[in-house]
Parts: sequence; structure tokens; C-alpha cells
Amino acid sequence: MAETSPARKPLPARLDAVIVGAGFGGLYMLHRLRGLGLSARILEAADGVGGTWYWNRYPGARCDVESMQYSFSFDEALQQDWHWSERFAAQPEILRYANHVADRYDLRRDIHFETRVASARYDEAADRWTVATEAGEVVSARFCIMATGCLSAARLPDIPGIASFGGETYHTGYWPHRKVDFSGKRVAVIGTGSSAIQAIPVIAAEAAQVTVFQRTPNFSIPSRNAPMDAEYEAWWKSDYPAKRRQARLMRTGILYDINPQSAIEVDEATRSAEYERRWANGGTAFMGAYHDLILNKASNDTAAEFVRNKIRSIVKDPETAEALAPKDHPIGTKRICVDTDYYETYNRPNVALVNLRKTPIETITETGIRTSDGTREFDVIVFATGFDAMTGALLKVDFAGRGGRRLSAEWEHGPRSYLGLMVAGFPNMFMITGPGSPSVLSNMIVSVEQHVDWITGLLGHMQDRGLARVEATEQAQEAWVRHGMEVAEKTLYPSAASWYMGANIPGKPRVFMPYIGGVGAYRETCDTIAAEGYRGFALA
Ligand code: N01
Repeated sequence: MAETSPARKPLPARLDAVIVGAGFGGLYMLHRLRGLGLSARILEAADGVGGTWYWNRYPGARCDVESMQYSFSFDEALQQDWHWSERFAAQPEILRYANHVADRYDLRRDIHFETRVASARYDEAADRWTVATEAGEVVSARFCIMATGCLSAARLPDIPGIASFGGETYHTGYWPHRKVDFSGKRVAVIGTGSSAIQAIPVIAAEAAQVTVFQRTPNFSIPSRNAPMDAEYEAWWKSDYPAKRRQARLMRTGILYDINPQSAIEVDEATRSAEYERRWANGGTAFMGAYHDLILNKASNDTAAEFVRNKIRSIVKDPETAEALAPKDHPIGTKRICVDTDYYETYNRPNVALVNLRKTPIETITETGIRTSDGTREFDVIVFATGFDAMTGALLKVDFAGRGGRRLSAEWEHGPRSYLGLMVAGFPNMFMITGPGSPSVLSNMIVSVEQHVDWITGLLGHMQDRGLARVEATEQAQEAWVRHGMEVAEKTLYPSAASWYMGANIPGKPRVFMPYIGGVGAYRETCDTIAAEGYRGFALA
């Protein structure tokens, strides 16, 4: 199995389709396009496949969707053959899986690695996209399919002096391909999102000192990760297709038990027992304790307070515990985190928390970080500061659609799309798990498969009828954007300053970007639209 690319090869001048990105979305799209007999190539910036799992190699990186579910379902032989070693797979194992998929379906011969797309222009007369790479290569394709991921544009914060630091610096989302040695070092970690929460316990076990700079605490649930239980694996594999079908209809594309009751309908003893049971089981299924946790603030408060009390009971220093206990957003409205020994790590003598709400960072210096209460010296700074989510990677490409319309201008006030699949004015350009689709609120592989299958169905429909162009209509897009906002407003999500809302990027429009109507409902909508002859799309 090759983990790195063969030598770069020249791009063909003309193709049926260009796919941007060799993560799970791009790999499966290529496989399906081959099935339609289309000529397609993936253009990938990295020198290997895997997308998120190629870049995010920080210590402790692991998926928080269970392995038995975070995997492709399109091939029964693949899902039967592959064995996951843990309940929640770690990054190296998921990357091995992505490489296995690339090899198993012989995908590599149609992937151009180390090839970053710079621009894409639509030629109306020819119904073709001209896609140019940063190296100046150009390819003409009928279809341009963006499989660039939702969390792939890593972001460094605008902290003064950031370039002056003389020690080692790392961003969790661009981690080097070698082991970073923390032993004996004084390490600063900036950020306390999912990436930091996974990395901090592992770094703390190795480094001399770890100082965590926290602006906003997050809710985290223990993963209870463990080696794969053979019986559990066998149970999944005994009827994988039926279980996958059920998962596809769930709110998040993950098969788990969602309690249909309201948290405030039951008495406190019942509620506590349910939260305790889910805390002991581990993982994001905690949020399924009551169906209305993301809908009703009073219900949400009960779960949030339960987790705050857990933090207070685990973390021995009361001031640190209180600083770690989130109070500024309902639980689940910022992406819930899943950890292994995160809160316990603050009981280690070599770990300290700096509460930036009390003592903000003033500057990064040559040797450390200065906050309002003084300077601390470090050998290493780890930036776990997140991503320009959902739109970042798409807008890095200079897209010009019909009449030269720029995607950046169309999305000036927030992303607008029809179903998160297409943008009006950009014919024959598709997004896999784009803004306006459930994407980051779901099991990404389930959503990737649904989008790829749906796009394949549409392209097959066009092939059968000799059609050259498909475009979302302005009216359908407008209605979808309005519907997306209405559904979001019924939940507690918009109340949090989250990256779902674009709130982590100064100046980014505050719009709830993913579709929160649920993976199952969304799938049914997409299927109905297709069955009605692709309602809301203009085909020619
Ligand atoms: O990024 P984040 P992430 N000064 O944006 C802080 C997925 N994921 O890479 O909240 C100080 O969540 C920022 O503070 P604040 C998952 O969907 C999945 O951790 O803006 N701090 C925040 O604490 C996740 O949600 C998995 O106040 C600054 C942190 O940096 C998403 O990726 C694992 C700052 C960024 O947190 C992103 O997670 C990992 C500044 N100037 C990630 N700027 C799994 O499946 C930012 N921060 C397990």
C-alpha cells in the first residue's frame, strides 16, 4: 500500500469531470463517475489521499463517530473485509482505510497529487469549466465537483507578534508527517475545541509542562474508547446493509438511541439516571438523552448542568474547574467534544490553564506568550485554533460562473446554495457536503455517500437524455436558504458564537451554515426532488 503519490503527471487537456480533493468525498465520487463511463481526475493539494485524515495528524486525533459507522457502506465486501481495531478509530487507522479504498478501487491512477486548484471559470458557450492550478496547468471539464471538505482551511489567529516566536509552532490542522517530540519541553496550546481537547492529554503525558490558553470552554463527553469488541463488530456485520439503511434515516446519520421524551417531562431522578447512563457509555450519543436538548433551553440547561457538575467533580482545583465549565452557550450548540481524560489532565502537576476571559493574550513574543498578567516562556506553541469552516476551502478557489459572477461576491452575506449541492449561476459545479446541507452536523461519510450517489444519479439522468447543463434556479435556491434559516431558528444553535455561524472568523457573515433539518429528512427531500424530474434545477 502506497501512502505517498507517484511522480506528478501532466493533466489531460479535456475531461468530463474534475474533482477537487481526494478525501472520502473525492475518492467515492471518482469511483462512481467511472461507473458512468466518464473521464474524471481528482486534483489534490496533498501528496496522499485522506483529506482531513491526511492533514490532521496531531497527537490524539481520532474520530468521534464510532468506527463501525464511520466507514463506507457502498460495497458490502469492503465493509465486511475491513476490521477496525478500536471503538473510535485513531487518525493513522482512518488514513490507512482511505489508502486501502484508493488501492482497492484502483483510484490512484486518476489522482493528481500536489496539485492545488487556483481558479475555475465557466464558459457559457461551451458549457465547460476551465480549471487552473496554482502551477499554471489548465484543464477543461464539463463538470467541476468540489470535494474540498468543510474543515480544511486551517486558521491561525490574528494575535500580534505571532510571527516573532522563535520556538517551534504547529497548527493541529497542518500537523507534520513526522513525530513531534515534546519531551522535556514547555508547550503552550492555544484553543480548547475538539482538536485541542484530544491533543492536550497526549501532549501532557510527554511534555515537561503544558499551558492551555482558553478563551471559551467547551462541553466534552468521555469517549470510553476501547479495543473493538468482537461481538459488537459481529453484530454490525451480521446485517450491515439493514443497519446502514436505518442510520441513513437518523437525524445525524448515526444509528443510536434517541430518547423521544422531553428532558423536562421527566422527574429529576429519571433525568440524572439517563445522563449518568449516557456519560458512562460515552460519546456524542449523550445528546440523544432527550429529543429536545437542542430545541428547548430549559431542557438543555439540565444536560449542561449535569456536565458542568461532572467537570467540577473531576477537576480538583475549584477555580480551574469553574473556568472549564461552559456557561456561555447551550450544550451541543457549539460542536460537542469527545475526549479521553481531558478534564482529568488538569489534575496533573505539569498542566495549567490560563483563562483568557480574565487575562487576555496581548502578544506573542520571541520566547513566549504575554497576557495581561505577565509573560510565560515556551519552547513550542500548538495552535488548535480551528478552521474557516464550510466556505473557506471553496472560496480559496477563484470561481467565476455564468456572466463572470464571482462566488465570493454571491456569498458576501453568507453562503447560498440549493440543497448545499449547487449554487445558482454556477452551472455544472457541484459541492459535496456544501453549506446548506447537513454535512458537519452529521456522520460525514453517510452525507458524502448520499451526495455522491445523488450527483451520480443526476449525471446519469443527463447522460440518458443528452443534456449538457444543469443549474440551480434562483427561486429554488432562495426557498432553500429561507427554509434552512427557518429550521435553524427553531433550534438553540444560532444562539452560540460557533464556527457553524462563522463566528470564529472576524468579519465573516453570521449565518448558520449547515442544514439542520436532519440527515434522514434531507435525504428524502433530495430523493423527492430527483423523482420529480430535478425540481428547482434548470436542465438543458
Ligand atoms: O477548532 P475549533 P478545532 N485566541 O474552532 C480558539 C471537527 N473535529 O480544530 O471558541 C485564543 O472548534 C477558539 O476559541 P473560541 C469538529 O467538528 C472533529 O478544535 O473562538 N483562542 C477555540 O477554542 C470540530 O468542531 C474531531 O473562543 C482562540 C479553538 O481555538 C471542528 O473540527 C476532532 C483564538 C478552535 O476550536 C473544529 O475543531 C477535531 C485566539 N485568537 C476536530 N482563535 C473529531 O471527530 C481561536 N481560538 C474527534
